[in-house]
Amino acid sequence: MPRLTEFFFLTSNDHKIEEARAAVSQYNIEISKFEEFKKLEIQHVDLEEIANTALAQIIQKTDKPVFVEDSGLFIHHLNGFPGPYSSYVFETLGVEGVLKLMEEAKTRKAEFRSSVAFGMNGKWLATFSSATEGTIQPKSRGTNGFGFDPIFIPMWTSKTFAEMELKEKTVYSHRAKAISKLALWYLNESKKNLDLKPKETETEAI
Ligand code: ITT
Repeated sequence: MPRLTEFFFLTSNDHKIEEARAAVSQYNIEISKFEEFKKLEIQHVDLEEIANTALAQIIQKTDKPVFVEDSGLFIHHLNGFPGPYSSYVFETLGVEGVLKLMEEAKTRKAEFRSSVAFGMNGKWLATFSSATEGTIQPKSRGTNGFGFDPIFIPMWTSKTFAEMELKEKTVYSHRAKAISKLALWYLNESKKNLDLKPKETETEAI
């Protein structure tokens, strides 16, 4: 039985850690919160650019297999706002402020997007992105999760993310999809390329 591979996730958001763990639980990959450094968060319209820039800074300081994730809610009626500014908008306008901006909306379509950048042994290795389409509800529903979860219903369901248990959110989540892409890519690549075996951790090739 191969030992677990350990990935370090640099984030200040513990909900993201829980979601990442749920997303990779079937792949024999363990997610640890990377506490050693602070994440650099640049302002940019492109989530991949934000994630890649944060990763570039961190891989200079560690050889561990590390990743960062940047995400946002893109609302059609608001031309993609708050998008890459979601964290700031959540802290300032909040969920109710965003619902106010939606009062006259002809379309309630929106999508969550996620970009994950991964590196190891001082090198950038890969970036993956995913999106989950859905709609913005007129009222908040549910208490689970974080951020805009109470107002977002992913396509093909009738529950908001905040009404779902973690396992159910993981089926639909933009973040779970992007992190699963990373896990599958890693498992495939690490069979071919022994350099992908972490130097600092006691893991075996899978
Ligand atoms: P780190 O940067 O430290 O990882 P963060 O919460 O600040 O944590 P982001 O910069 O990626 O993360 O900000 C994304 C924001 O978008 C987040 O604060 C939420 O308001 C919103 N968001 C992203 N994914 C979400 C999700 O799955 N559910 C609810 N809101 C989400």
